Amino acid sequence: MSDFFGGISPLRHDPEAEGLAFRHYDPDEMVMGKRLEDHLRFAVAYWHSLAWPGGDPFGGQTFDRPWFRDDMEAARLKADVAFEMFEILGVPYFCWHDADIRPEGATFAESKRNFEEIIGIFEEKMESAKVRLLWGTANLFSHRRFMAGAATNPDPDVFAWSAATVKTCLDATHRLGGENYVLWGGREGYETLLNTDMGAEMEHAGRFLSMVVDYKHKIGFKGQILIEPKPQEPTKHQYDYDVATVFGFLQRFGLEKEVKVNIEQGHAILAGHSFEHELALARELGVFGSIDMNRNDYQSGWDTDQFPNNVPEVALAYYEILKAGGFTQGGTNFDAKLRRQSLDPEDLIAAHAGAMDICARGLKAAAKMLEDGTLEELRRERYAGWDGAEAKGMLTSDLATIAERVEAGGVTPEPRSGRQEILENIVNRYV
Ligand code: XUL
Ligand code: CO
Repeated sequence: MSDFFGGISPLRHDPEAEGLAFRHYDPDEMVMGKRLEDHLRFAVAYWHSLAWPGGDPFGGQTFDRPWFRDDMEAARLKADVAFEMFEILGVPYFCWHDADIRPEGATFAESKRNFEEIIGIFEEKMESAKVRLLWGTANLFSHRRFMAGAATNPDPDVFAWSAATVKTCLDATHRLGGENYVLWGGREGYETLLNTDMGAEMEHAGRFLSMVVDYKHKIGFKGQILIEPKPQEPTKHQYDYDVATVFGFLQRFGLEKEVKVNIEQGHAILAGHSFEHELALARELGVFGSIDMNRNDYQSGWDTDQFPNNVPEVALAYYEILKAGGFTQGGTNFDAKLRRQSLDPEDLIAAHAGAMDICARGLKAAAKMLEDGTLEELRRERYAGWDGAEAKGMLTSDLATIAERVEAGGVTPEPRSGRQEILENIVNRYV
């Protein structure tokens, strides 16, 4: 025991509790025939909760954690605290980057040894802990070797280093029984066209991803491979801008049946979309995989990665997820960090507990909206004209035949209300 959390006991569901507890999240509550825990599949993100020092562009570390040192002893302590945190929260999953869990070594081989030692510690802890691995990923964006990209780097040695790193991380994810493997292309993009061969970079990114998919099959990894779209930051122009862009990229390389998307709330906002738009589009394209749950500040215009606290927004997101059939191997990963003044260990627990409650409220509201059926019925009504044989027939017809029918006077378009306010009022009954 590290005692970092000073004896905070595992959180319970207690709507009347004064202190730390879940007021809305009861893992065993049945919603649409499934336990809430199995719907939401919460995960803690190692990087924000355990490795992030509290910096911003104007100042460095604000958090004072006993494991903030670059050695293996500190990495072991961090792992102990991580598992204590998972137990307090009762979360079923966690996620990591290689760089979150181990100190960088002087060589690739040393970094790998450090990493695999910690993976061994996780494996041992997971024998008795409830927590499972939602996904692993490689940090191919923090170290200066990746400043011009990983798979898209002009230097083939960086491509090679990145390939070896992903292999190591995919092996470790497989070893821990991870349910997904994520690739976020942090620096896969460009700052200026003056020094960039966009064609070559995209080709290399496509080959890289194909190799990841081939390797997954070679080792028998049954998890989903997920791309996480983001429009910019840190790179100005990003090749995986949003769900639509990623889908086009996957199709181009014949990977649209192999790779799905991990959609993040804040990234959707940065792309000028809503979270629910990205989720609905992924569902319609058949590539919905998992979510990174957080929120951005609507004034600041950058990726603030705050914990979610807006029930109506979260409800609309889970509405789309439930319509997709819910998570299969994916889950709700809190890719969210404390504000830099939230120094106390208790803040870390409270942030997650509050976010889990917000998600529980959102999911329960979404389930009620679906079960009630009014929204879906009104949407169906709006398209009911397409139920007729003549309308359906148009889709297999041709322009000239359709024009004949219109010219003969058999078609009379009649504008109808889209009823947006009425629909919004219906949503408001549930949230
Ligand atoms: C960055 C981001 C990453 C990915 C994993 O904005 O979301 O943490 O989720 O690399
Ligand atoms: Co993310």
